[in-house]
Amino acid sequence: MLRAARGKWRVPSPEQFFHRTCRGRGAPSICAAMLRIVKYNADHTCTMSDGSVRQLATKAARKSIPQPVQQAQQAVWLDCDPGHDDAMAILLAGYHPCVSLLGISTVHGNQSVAKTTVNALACLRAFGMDSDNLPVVRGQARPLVRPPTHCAEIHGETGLDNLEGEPLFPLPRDPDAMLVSGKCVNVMYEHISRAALSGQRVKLVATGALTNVALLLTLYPELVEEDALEVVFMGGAIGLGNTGPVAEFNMQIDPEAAKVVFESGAKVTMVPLEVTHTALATEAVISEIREDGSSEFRNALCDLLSFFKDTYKSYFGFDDPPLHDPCAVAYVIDPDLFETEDMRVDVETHSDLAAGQTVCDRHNLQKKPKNATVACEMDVEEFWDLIHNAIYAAEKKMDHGSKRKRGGAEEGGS
Ligand SMILES: [Ca+2]
Repeated sequence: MLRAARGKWRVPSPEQFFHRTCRGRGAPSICAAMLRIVKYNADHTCTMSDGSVRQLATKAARKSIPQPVQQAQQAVWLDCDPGHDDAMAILLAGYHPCVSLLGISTVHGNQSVAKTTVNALACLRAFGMDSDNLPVVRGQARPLVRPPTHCAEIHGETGLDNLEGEPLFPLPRDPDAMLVSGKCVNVMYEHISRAALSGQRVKLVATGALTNVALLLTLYPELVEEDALEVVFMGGAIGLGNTGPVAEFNMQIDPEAAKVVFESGAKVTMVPLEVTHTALATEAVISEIREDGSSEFRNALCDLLSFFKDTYKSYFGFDDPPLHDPCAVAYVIDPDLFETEDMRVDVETHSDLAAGQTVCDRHNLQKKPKNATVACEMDVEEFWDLIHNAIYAAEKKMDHGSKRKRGGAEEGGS
């Protein structure tokens, strides 16, 4: 196992332990000793030394787990540009029990901000999150100083295409009515500062260009001074880029914003391509998501991944698409799934050739203060467990909701 091999084994939560055990890759004897399991039972349960019986999360047994183990919740604001992988980031943030999702802001990037905003709303509807009183606000349409650049070659004309080139999820009829009014950064500030007043340090997770984040930290530096937030973003690269030779897309389309964020004094964690390129949606992953093919929701997610697979194959030559954005959410959920290094990161803003390059001074050659934590490695199997569990939780909630609706209709008709 990754962490055991590094000598950094820690006592897993019961939920984590169950996942590892059921997939046959854990260290059951070590875990058993730590958790004092006295007996494994035939019905996917185990008996603990205190007499309690706990569920093992086999794929089959996952469906019978009544509720995830409750852990302390982390307040999260998600800034995104949906986007296929952003969609999965929304799903994971919305359904992991450790995440308290404060709200969502959108930004230009994979498509225009008008399209990414509609896509965010469509995702909330498709994932059964549209009744959660979750504020959604439209953010910046342009980078700080450059013209906007979009990524239709990977995400399609809508920004969230299906295989037929149509919107993957039904679009809202009146999106403006579903949005929180006001300037994006003011709405973000309102919710983040309110959470900070109640003693929560908010994780601002960014999965698009850092334009909104840069403006927020510029207008409201007190959020940094008062340690009210930290920034965790998907983007950048230690080495090679994707849409530039040494630049990753989110950094390349607004390098000045990225520079502002790195130099803001905020605690910044970068989840770069080196990590996200290991989160590959293989055929095995897609097959496990699809299950028996009887679920419309699961089939839609598989369509999402299949579209992403096709474009990544044709554009980058990848056999399997990397699911970038949920990796940043996974970091917030469990940082111990990641190997990280603190280092100085500067953003190239002058060169046409390398604009947006995140220059990682891994060996501290410049002797400048370290300003970022950089993720270097991720426990990929644990990452997919988080995704699978989020899908199951969403499915369960929506199934429950549809049954309630059916029940309501029956009551109304009688
Ligand atoms: Ca994104």
